[in-house]
Amino acid sequence: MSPSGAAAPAGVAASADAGPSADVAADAGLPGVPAPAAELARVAASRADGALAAAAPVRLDDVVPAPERVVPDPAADFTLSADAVLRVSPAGRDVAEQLAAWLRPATGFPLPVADAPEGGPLTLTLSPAAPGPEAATGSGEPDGAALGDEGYRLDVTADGVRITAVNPAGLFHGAQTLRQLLPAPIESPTAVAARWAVPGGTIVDRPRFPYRGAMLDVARHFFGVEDVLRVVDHLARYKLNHLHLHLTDDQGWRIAVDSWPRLAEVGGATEVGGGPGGWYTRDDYRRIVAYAARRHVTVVPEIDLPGHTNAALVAYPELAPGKIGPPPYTGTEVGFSYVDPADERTYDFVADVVGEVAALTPGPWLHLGGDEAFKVPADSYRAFVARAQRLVAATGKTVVGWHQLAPAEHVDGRVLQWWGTNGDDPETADAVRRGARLILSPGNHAYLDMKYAPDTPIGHDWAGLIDVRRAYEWDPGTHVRGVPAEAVLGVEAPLWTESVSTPAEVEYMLFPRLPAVAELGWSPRETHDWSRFRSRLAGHGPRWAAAGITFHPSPEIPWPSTAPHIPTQPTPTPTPTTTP
Ligand code: TNX
Repeated sequence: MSPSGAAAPAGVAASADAGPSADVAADAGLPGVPAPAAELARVAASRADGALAAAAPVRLDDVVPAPERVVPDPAADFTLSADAVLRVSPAGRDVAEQLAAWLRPATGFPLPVADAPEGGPLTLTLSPAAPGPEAATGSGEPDGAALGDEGYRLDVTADGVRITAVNPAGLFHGAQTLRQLLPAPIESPTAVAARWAVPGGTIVDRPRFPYRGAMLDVARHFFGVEDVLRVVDHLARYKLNHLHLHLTDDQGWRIAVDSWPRLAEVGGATEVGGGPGGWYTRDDYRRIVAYAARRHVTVVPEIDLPGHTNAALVAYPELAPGKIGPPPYTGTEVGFSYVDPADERTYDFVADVVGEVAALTPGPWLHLGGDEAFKVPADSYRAFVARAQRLVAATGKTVVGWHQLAPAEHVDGRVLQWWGTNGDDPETADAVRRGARLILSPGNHAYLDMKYAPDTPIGHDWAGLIDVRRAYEWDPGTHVRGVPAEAVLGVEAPLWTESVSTPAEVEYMLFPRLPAVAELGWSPRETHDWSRFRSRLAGHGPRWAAAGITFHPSPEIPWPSTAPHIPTQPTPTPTPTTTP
């Protein structure tokens, strides 16, 4: 079995250059999985054409997620020209290089980056005294502390654009905002003749919640490194800062563990529908982590325990109750497998696995799963979780787990990921009273594996249909009864992949709902307004089309008439930038 990244069959660890027609072939004949690729409205214009170049000018308040404060100045529009230089304080150089790399292909401008914090016309300044939100309207004193770790200020005048932040993460978010303020053809991978105008005025912005994430289930269907990197780019566009990787499940074990090598070598060789699966070597995983870190995205690895472990039991029958290994599983049922909580060897396994994964992971979190262990009696489940939580804590990481962990004892800092569909959940509220914080992923709003509509060709509907409005219309601060907003760490949109098997299908389920959840995590509640959100989001259709991103052209969104451009022939998805 070859690890990920090595030549995996087309459409399985499909690299981003495998086009939709390869996807169709790969989908054909998977039991229980419709062949969706041919039916999906593929919006993947790989080349911007005249229609895109004529795209409407962007307004300063068109940004998604909505900024905290926007003060337009229509008299101060700026136009980027071929001789522009990016000037940056040294510690912000990497952000400036990324910004230049986003802008060069479509503009065709050289956009050199110079280590000099002044001089314009594009200036990125890191400053501990970056002006805070009060400064936008002229009231109050500049206050660096107010922008915090991820905030930024963006000033556009006729002479240029200045982004100011306290930290590189803030500069990065400001650079993503600037990218959105340029006309949609800026997303074209090839040069376009356009006037590169940026609307004048000031934006001062910072996030509502510190944790804003998405989850990719790489266990039900495996996705290769390049596909994951592309998802990281999607998150970063919308200021999401965590990528949760669901690395293990009944259908496959996707991360190399040196002390238990058969987990990946044997447990990684399967996936839903019978495809060959795959797994990440330590270097593959490091590459994902480093690529994400450069985009200010933290990877949260999940090792799902004690249930969802059939692949581990196939690899190591000694972990199974009764020591009899099950056959490999490639279906989509849940809740039938578990590691033996009564055997000491199980805790050696947990300690070894979480120890190795923690050592490979620079971020503070380690997700223990904990969902749907239906066959484990409540008492042994609680005792198992308490012990597993302590083993994670011993690695120095903070425990995250699905909210089924709630009844177990508290460990310092632990975070529960709530995926319920009814906000009346006394058990979770009680765990919060005992010290837990929550990540909100309500199944009936944030689950991106749910169908948009009855005719969505892939996805589930157990939590209902989730159109864009449903993804948007809830408030993380008040969603679970008895849980105060201060206990909410943030939001996460999970994408389970029982029926999602190609990168194009991943994008189809993410867009346009991912930006809706991203906005709930970032934007102040006062900006929440469905009718304004849908019109802001509409302008992103031409961007995704120009970038070759597949999306669902939801009828709720007033897409501009020149876009989405639905090609009559599927066009290949461009290879993503994979600079480490
Ligand atoms: C429930 S949400 C699960 C997953 C499935 C998902 C499908 C959760 C923690 N567990 O095992 O993939 O539903 O929507």
